[in-house]
Formats: sequence, C-alpha cells, structure tokens
Amino acid sequence: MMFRKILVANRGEIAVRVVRACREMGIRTVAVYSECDRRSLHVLLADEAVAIGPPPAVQSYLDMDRIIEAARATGAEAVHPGYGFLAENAAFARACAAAGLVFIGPGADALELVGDKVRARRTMEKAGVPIIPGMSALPSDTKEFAAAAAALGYPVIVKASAGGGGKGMRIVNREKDLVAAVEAGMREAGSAFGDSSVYLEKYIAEPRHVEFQVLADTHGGVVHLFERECSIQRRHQKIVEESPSPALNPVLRSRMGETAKRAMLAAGYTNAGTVEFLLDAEGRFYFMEVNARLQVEHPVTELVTGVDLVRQQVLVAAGRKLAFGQDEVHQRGQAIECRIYAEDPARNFLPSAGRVLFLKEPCGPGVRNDSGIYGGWEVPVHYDPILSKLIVWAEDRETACRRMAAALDDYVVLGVRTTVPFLRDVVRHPDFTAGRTTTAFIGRHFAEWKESGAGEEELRLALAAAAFAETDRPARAAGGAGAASAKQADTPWTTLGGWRNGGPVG
Ligand code: MV4
Repeated sequence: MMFRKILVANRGEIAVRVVRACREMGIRTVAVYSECDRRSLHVLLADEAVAIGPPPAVQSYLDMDRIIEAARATGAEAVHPGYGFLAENAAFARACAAAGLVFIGPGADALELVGDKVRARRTMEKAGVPIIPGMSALPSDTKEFAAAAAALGYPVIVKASAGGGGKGMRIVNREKDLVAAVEAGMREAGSAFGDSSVYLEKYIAEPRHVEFQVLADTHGGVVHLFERECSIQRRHQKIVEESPSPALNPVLRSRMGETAKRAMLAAGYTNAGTVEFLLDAEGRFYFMEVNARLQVEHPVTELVTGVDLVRQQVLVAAGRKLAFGQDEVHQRGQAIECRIYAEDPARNFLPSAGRVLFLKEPCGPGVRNDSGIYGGWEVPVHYDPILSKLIVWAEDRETACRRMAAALDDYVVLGVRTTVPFLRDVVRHPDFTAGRTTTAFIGRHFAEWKESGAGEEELRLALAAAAFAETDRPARAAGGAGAASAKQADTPWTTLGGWRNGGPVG
C-alpha cells in the first residue's frame, strides 16, 4: 500500500519540504491555505490547493474540521501535519482516523502520553531512562512544593506539565521565592495551555540541549539517527543547530542513543520523533521531553546520515517496516543549520512583516536552503516569522563553520529585516567555532546586538532602490493592468502557476 495523495496541513518552508518529498515519491499533494497565503510558495508548488479560512490560525490552520473536509473533498488518503499547528494534537490524530485518514505521525495515545510531562517522566523512570530529579506526580496541595524543593535542594525549577518551550517555567533560588514562582508559573501555564498544573525539578545549571532523532515503525522496529546539538537558543527559541554535537564522544553517544530508543518503545511511539536530553557539565544526561513531530532542525540529521526523514515518515505511516537497522546508520561529516526569521535583531527581534523586494539565496557545494519564500512575496504578520533555514554540510566542523559564514554572507533579503546579519556574527564567534555551545551562549555574548560593518545601511538602501525598480518592472510592462497587478509583482510563479496544475494560480 502507498498513498496516492497526501494533504499537507501546514504552510511555509515545512509545507514546501513535505511537498517536495511527496513529489519525489510520486505522491500527489494538496496544500491548504488561509486568505493571506493564497500566493504562498507551498500553494504554488502543490498539485492542488484548498482555501480553509481567514488569516488567524484558529480559523484556518488550526481548524480541524476545515482541514479534514479539504482532505475528503480532494480524495487525500493521509495528512502530514508538519510542525506546530496541529502536529502534536491527539484530538486531531483521532479525528483523522475517524474520517478514514492516516495521520502521518505517532498514534493518538502516544501523543497524549508524551504531551503530559509528568506522566512522561513516570513512564521513563519505570523504563530505566534517567530523568531529572524532581516530582513524579502532580502535587495535590501547594505545601508539597516546599517539601519537594527542600528535598531536591535549591535551585529548583517550576515547569508546566502541559508545557514545553519555556512557558510557565521559573527558576527558584531560595525558599522565600518559591510560592510566588509556583503561582506565577501556574498563571502562565493556565493561559498558555489551558492547564495550570506545574511541578518541580532540580535546576541544572548551564546545561546543553542534546536531542536524539528516532524512527520507529509499526512492527516494533526502532533506530536512532544520532543527535542534534540545540543549545544555541534565545528565549527558548532555537537559533542554530548542528550534528554531531561537539559535546559527545562515541561512548556517551551510544549510551544516549540506546536510551532514546528505550524511551520511545516505552511510550509506544511510532513514526519520527525526538527525545530531548539535558546534558550537564559532568557528562550526565537526563530525559527532558519527547517532541512528537518532524522538527524544524531535522535537516542537519538528514545531511549527516543521508536519510530523508519525511520520506521515512510517509513509509512508516503506510505500514512499511524500516528498511535499515541501527548498524546501517552512520554519521558522516558535520551539518549546521541557521534559522532565518523575519525579525529585526537590532530591535530586540521585533517581527518584520512586508514585501520581499529582492531575494538572493545562497547555493553551492554542501549548501541547502529550505525556504518558504520568493522575491515579490508578502510576509504575513499572522504566523511564526520563520522564512527559511540555511543548512550546510562539510567534512569537518571547522569547514562547516566557514561554509556557513560564507553562505550567510551570500544571503540577501531586502524589504524585510531578517536574522541573517545576527547569525553572521554568531557563527564567527570564537566560542561557537570552538564548539563551546551551551544554553548560556546567547545571553552571555549576544544579549545586546548591534549590526557590525561600516556603510551597511547605505549599501542596503542602494540595493533596495535597485531591487524595487527591478520588481516593479514586469507589472508596468504588462501595461499597468490595474491595481491588482501593480500590487503584486509578477514572477514566474504567478504567471505560469505551479509545477503540475497547469494554469495561473488564483
Ligand atoms: C531545565 C533547565 C535546567 N534544569 N530543566 C528550557 C525549555 C524547556 N524545554 C526546558 N528548559 C530547561 N529546563 C532543569 N531541570 C534549563 C532549561 C533551559 C534550556 C533548555 C534547553 C535549551 C535552552 C534552555 C535555556 C534556558 C533554560
């Protein structure tokens, strides 16, 4: 059995990534789009596209009924959720199954289990997976927090049970701050997740975030595809990821990889998933959580192992056995990913929406650009502002760092501010090039950031003016065909339409 048609329940670069994998596999694709995404790249590249509502995600990309109806109407047999939106939503996985659709991801029960952090900790503890010292059940009384904290020893950390991503988290250094931190964490968790339960863990100082990619089929087969180092984060948002991690050695790597597989088997997990660990300065590692989705940073694993993770997700969802064992997966060379966001790093990473006036994306040996944008496209304000991911591969880490720096220098986006100039400085920092990457890196070296380089602003203005004249030209050449064509610069995408659907889009 193989699917003939898959609906991609996402937008941006990840929807483009899934469409490309499907095209290679000979599977037709259905894009869904909100009103502001009608001309977005994922829509132009898919074989078919279905409008699912207004720009706010709750009325479109989070509307389960609209998405399932789009799959039914187009005859799609499976749904790929990408990341974010409905990707880790057990109710959506159940609704897909009830509608006769295959959800390309783990089963609803496993999604539910790993989405409950306290339940996941208990499951892991029972399976012999090392967890961070802390509570294994939600307290029934707030008095239990003080007793647990005293037993763990300060500092402790308050975490949301429904959470992830740092929401509801509070570090507590002494007993007198505990009650206020628990209450603040509960309020934040309640408004972020609709569930205010919090629990305590021992606080690990300056850890590294090292995660393992796992693939599990529905026949009991499980392999890990080694680690990703994701410690370079800002406000719990990952910025740069790489594989292998500079912090692991072969023995530690193999112990962590086997532990990751044990964790997934204990959770009854199938399809692609990630086990996150905290690694302390002494080389002790602790289970943190399972990310039940294809992750933003999956390309570094693909470049180092040669495995196409989206293809594997589709094969596993179609019921296939994994075609390779652990002994057949190897790490080769070094891969680094930088996330390109439409944010202004000089203005505290303020989102920067607007039209992409000019775009030159880097390419060359060992350079991969997973992009959801094109010149002339308008960046909407309604979604996560990720534009693209720049990923490089090289035979060793030093070469990979240089290749990334050069590729970032080659990345030109005019019209919206991006994180590119900030990333150029990050990947050249001596602590980065030496592999001294911990979760404290950004706060320590880049808490304040100003654009370096003299005359950058003048150059930018000159290029912007040239680019504006360039993108405006086809619209005028077309005879000033009215407000609509003047507003949206013509590109081959809008004049020729998508690859296979024949006519102009819209
Ligand atoms: C921790 C920790 C230290 N000790 N837990 C941040 C996001 C969430 N997934 C868990 N996080 C942390 N949990 C204990 N017991 C430090 C962090 C943390 C962190 C983790 C990974 C990457 C960046 C981070 C930045 C600050 C804090």
